[in-house]
Amino acid sequence: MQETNSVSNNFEGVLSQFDLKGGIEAVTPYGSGHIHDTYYVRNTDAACPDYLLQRINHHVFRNVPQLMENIQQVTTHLRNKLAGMPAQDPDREVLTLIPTRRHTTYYQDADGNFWRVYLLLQGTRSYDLVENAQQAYQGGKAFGRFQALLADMDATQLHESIPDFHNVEYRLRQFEEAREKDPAGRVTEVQAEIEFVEQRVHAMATIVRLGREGKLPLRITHNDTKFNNVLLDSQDKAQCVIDLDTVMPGFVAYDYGDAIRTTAVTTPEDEKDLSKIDIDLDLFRGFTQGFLEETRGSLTEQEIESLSLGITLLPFIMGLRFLTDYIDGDHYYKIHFPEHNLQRAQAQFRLVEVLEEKIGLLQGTIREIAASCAQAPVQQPN
Ligand code: ADP
Ligand code: GN1
Ligand code: MG
Repeated sequence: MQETNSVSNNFEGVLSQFDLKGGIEAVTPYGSGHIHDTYYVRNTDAACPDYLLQRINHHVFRNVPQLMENIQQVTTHLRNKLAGMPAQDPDREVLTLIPTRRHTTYYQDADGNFWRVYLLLQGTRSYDLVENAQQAYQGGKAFGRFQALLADMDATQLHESIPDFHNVEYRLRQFEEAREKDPAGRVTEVQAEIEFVEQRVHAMATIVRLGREGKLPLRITHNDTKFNNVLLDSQDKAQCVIDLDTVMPGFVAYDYGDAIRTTAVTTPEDEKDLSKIDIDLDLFRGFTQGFLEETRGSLTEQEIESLSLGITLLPFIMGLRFLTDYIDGDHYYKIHFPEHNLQRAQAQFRLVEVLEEKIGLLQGTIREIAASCAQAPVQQPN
């Protein structure tokens, strides 16, 4: 077995715990997620599938058994829904967990690491950067449909894998704590960013307030709707929503806003040249069209109105979390150079500014697309 990895993991030992078919040809680091360690497992036998191995970040997900129970519940629900629809293929469109030989969904090794294996969805691709409006539209269809398929799932079945994940008040408290402790001595260096946050504390709390007042329903949301969490097929059609670790109750504006942040913007999340950061209106329209085609029928008028709040809130929250991690000494996200979290925060805050300037136009576009989707018959996913 060929190993191209940076960590000294005993892949053979770990993989032998799982009920895999064929043999292991190579294990190679894969993807660009900020949280888990992901590996492509290539099969020696062309007739057998390749697999995706993940070492779960248990510092981020503190209760792995509950996390895996969630994924099991969500994938089972999606599978059952798709099985009842014509021309759907649950094995291609839903993640498949490969059980261990002891029939569990994960394996914990002697060092305390947690591992899981998914069936690798062959012929698919995820994109860190969106390339055209058709891809953006497909991203909207994928996350919109995901939301619609989970609308009738019993939310009490799900554990909160990371409590208060998108609760901005909680994120602000974490930020204040990091500032007070200043463990890496970086606070004096980020005064401009701190001021940026302070100016928006009130405005960014609107969704939490509307939720508390009962004006926005809690739904089951994905909560990590980055464009690279959708797999597209070889024709660039959306095939499968992945990264289900944060599926839990949330507001629909969270999923919409988090997706816009990466699907309607052509620069990377950590763009260094802030002058390049802008929203692309064709991509914005594409994503919004796809998302609303799938969800319009089930969203309330207030939820439609709340979508634009998500557009500025989500990059704000991401910038705040990157900044907090930077102040904290970089313990949460994987970083590729010392100032990486700061650069990410600055890019996200610049994006917030750009979006604030254009929010009237974006809100108008959402309303116009929502109205056209309300008139058109609800489209069946294809
Ligand atoms: P992270 O939480 O670290 O982002 P993901 O679960 O999103 O981890 O996986 C990282 C990357 O691996 C994805 O962006 C995607 O490119 C790829 N990937 C994940 N699951 C699959 C799968 N079942 N089939 C093919 N590729 C996958
Ligand atoms: C993390 O795992 P990944 O890379 O898809 C993070 C998201 C952030 C994202 C920013 C569990 O997502 O919340 O939006 O980085 N996931 C977790 O790129 O914190
Ligand atoms: Mg991911």
